[in-house]
Amino acid sequence: MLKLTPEYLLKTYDLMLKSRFVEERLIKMYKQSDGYFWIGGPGEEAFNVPLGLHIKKGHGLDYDFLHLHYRSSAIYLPMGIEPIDLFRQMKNTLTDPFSGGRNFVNHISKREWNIVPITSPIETQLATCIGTGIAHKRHGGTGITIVNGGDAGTAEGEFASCLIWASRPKEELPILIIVMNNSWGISTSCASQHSETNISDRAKAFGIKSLTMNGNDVEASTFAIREAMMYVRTERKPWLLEARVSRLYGHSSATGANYISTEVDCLTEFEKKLLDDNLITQTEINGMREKYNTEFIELVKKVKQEPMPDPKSIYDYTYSEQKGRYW
Ligand SMILES: Cc1ncc(C[n+]2csc(CCOP(=O)(O)OP(=O)(O)O)c2C)c(N)n1
Repeated sequence: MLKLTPEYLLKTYDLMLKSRFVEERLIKMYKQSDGYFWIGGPGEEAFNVPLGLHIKKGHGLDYDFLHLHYRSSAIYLPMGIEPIDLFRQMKNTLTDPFSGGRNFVNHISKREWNIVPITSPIETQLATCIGTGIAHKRHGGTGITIVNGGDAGTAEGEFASCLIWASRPKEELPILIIVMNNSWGISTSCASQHSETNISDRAKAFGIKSLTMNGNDVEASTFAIREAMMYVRTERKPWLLEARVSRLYGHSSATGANYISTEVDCLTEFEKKLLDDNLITQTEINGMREKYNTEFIELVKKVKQEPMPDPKSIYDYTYSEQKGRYW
């Protein structure tokens, strides 16, 4: 029996479905040669949608700052990022608002909502988040810094730097540090690299509060996010949250981007619970699936008519305001 309100649960389901259909459309675009590379977050929706719904969205230090990795679509789609803009980045059109058609898909940024540019080098966000963590600490209020990354990424030095900076005595930072543990770093298994039971256990050495939980479960995710966020917002100290999730389509297009049926699928698991509790019918589910499928096919058709960037602009913005070749 589900415990949260039907309104919240159905809204979460709708956004999980929407996020999944965006990612599956992006994979289809890649496979139909409407893009060069796919990486994204199918399998992380049960954790990421609740997270996206709990963000204090806005510009400046009264609001949350987000330092995300490339599997975070189910965080920013619920915040209001438009699916068509992800299709644009996939197709590398000039109209892509995040990079003018120059970056990989799911590498977004949005200054108005404090979403810092997503990078391909893993874990660099664990270093840059220290900066907004310090700024949030000095500013006060309830805005916090939120950073996420993968399990393999925690082997990088930036992860250790983040734990140290976030927990300096009397200088603790209001940072919610999230590890999305999908058990893999491309083709290297987490089990072959980590002798600690939970990655979150590493927080204990720094006196940082921590929790490892089932990120494939909407309610477990919601309760964990609410508790951790409340603590970081009010105590102005860090929390390390490790969510165990699935990697449903492999690492990226580099590993084929095919559905892996042996992984737990959080969307179908949640559907079963909603059906059992009579909160939704199979006919309604089918209707929602059909709606998103049709809608996204139409959006991709539109994107395919849009202009591509001028080859002359290839070097623009390699550095900040730079236009043209740098050397
Ligand atoms: C600094 C750096 N080293 C290596 C890579 C190549 N690389 C890309 S993704 C990845 C695995 C990341 O695994 P994990 O942190 O668990 O995140 P996941 O992709 O599984 O979500 C690696 C090694 C990279 N992008 N950046």
